Amino acid sequence: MDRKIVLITGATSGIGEACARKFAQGGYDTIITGRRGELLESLRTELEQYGAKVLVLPYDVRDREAVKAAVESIPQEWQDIDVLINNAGLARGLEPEYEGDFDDWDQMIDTNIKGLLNMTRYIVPGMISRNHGHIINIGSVAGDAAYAGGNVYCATKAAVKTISDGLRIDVAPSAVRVTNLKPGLVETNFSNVRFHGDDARADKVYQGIKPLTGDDIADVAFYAASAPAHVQIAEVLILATHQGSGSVVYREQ
Ligand code: NDP
Ligand code: 8X3
Repeated sequence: MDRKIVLITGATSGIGEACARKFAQGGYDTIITGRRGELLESLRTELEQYGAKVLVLPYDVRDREAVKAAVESIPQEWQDIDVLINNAGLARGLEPEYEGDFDDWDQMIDTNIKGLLNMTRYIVPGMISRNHGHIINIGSVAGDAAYAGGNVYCATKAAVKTISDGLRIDVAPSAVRVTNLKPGLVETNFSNVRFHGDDARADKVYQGIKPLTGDDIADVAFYAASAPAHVQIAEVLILATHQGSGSVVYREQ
């Protein structure tokens, strides 16, 4: 079997970590990235147990020079990346837009939009020159319509949709594929990060509903990557069964 390589941003937690596990179990050698190098090292140990080769690259996707240096440091035998999963991202705060925190806005825009673009700019040219590759961007139901307090986060995920659509058009002459996955409520560290470590508030987000897990999203990412070469899964909206939209959730009392 041909060697397959996936690069996943934000593999230290949640959806990215689940994708790393799924792709490693599915026969991919795995490049795992994120800011917390110690978590990447423990994930490496687990992934190697599935028989995967693992390359750990700790860096911040917001730091364009660090992204460039990390990509340039990839050894020759790892450079033919088949799948790039642009997953690193976060929400910060749930305040009304007119009361939003400037630092929170910067962090979301710099990570979810500019970080994703940094990765795309440095990895996709190799895919184009090999005429082979797949970019899976983690968007969100939040990008389909704003919800109360979602304002800037929702805007970043709307941007991920437009950036995915634009890239899909630009790579259409090649065999490169682009997928935008749009999850709804997934129980990860997402809400702890959004609420700046307020775990009690984070837990309430998932009360009264069985939320999705990172594994559920990893399954869809793996399915998209495994589709026949002529099939491009362009966009998928994945909701928990009792979630109707970004702002409608039925909760058992
Ligand atoms: P987690 O908080 O569990 O994971 C987020 C990951 O992103 C971590 O691995 C973190 O790694 C990484 N990350 C954050 N900032 C940076 C940065 N500047 N540079 C590099 N890596 C970074 O949340 P999720 O798994 O839920 O989130 C993953 C993606 O899924 C995000 O894009 C999110 O918007 C999206 N999403 C989440 C949903 C949910 O309900 N959970 C629903 C829809 C979309 P580290 O801290 O080590 O850098
Ligand atoms: C994460 C899902 O609905 O909390 O993008 O914004 S939501």
